[in-house]
Amino acid sequence: MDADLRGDMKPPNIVILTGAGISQESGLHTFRDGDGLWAKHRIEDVATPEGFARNPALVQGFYNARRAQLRDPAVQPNAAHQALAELEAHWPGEFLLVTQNIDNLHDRAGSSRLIHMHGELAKARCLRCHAVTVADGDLTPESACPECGAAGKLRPHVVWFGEMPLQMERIGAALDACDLFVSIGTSGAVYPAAGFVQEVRHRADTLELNLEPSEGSHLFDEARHGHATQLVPGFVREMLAKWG
Ligand code: BV8
Repeated sequence: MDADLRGDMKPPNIVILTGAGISQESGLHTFRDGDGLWAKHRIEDVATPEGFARNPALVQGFYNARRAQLRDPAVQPNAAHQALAELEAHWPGEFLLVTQNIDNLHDRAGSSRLIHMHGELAKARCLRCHAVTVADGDLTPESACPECGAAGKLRPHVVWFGEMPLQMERIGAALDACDLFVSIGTSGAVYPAAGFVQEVRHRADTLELNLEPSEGSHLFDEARHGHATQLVPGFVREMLAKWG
């Protein structure tokens, strides 16, 4: 993976996609690893609109437990989150970080050119007035919307299966302009995120940084396997040494 080969003098426009694997070393569960969230909960029960309509208390409880874990002082951004924030701060070209994660570890590490395409754990959305508000405590089926006051109309501001991910137009524009696409800590199991590499691979350099080969690993120019807290700082040092 070497942008110089194309004789480019300008720094590549970078799009980075992250998944649950980047937060694993901060102590947050992934989805599909052995001890993952989907080993304990059925997707259709806790990560679909139908599951929420069927049993809102169960779904609110699932996200309340994850929100509580995020408030644990032991859960902090790790070296991989911090390295990406440093890359953004010093990158001379275009940069966008798209995360599938609903935790706030990229935000707390200082990333700002950041899109949470699957929503955010610490926010709620009102089904009555559609306001998105801060939800750092527990939500119950009786919780009232801070904006319009409607009770029992709050849901997690999270994208469930069958729902449209957020800011897809902005993501599409960044992918159209990107010269380097880097996928970090994701199994490549969920679309449309898993399809991004396919969209760009004919004209951009593509790199996977993951604990093990993802489902789409064969689609990348290069794949490096190991822990994110090792791979990502090394990748950022390499990029800033060449272009910073
Ligand atoms: C949509 C909710 C359309 C928030 C999530 C058939 C074919 C293609 C698509 C579909 C299909 N059937 C249905 C679909 C669509 C569906 C889909 O893709 N289904 C899959 C199962 C086939 N997708 C959707 O429904 C999406 N919406 O398509 O809308 C549409 C179009 C127009 C109009 C309306 C609608 C919505 C998908 C979003 C679902 N919500 N989460 C939450 O609860 O968190 S998905 C959930 O899983 C995550 O958000 C994440 O995005 C996704 C993938 O998980 P990963 O982040 O990759 O985590 P995972 O555990 O899988 O992997 C972790 C990786 O890290 C592993 O590889 C591991 O090796 C690695 N790792 C672990 N530790 C480390 C590490 N790496 C480095 N270091 C470490 N330390």
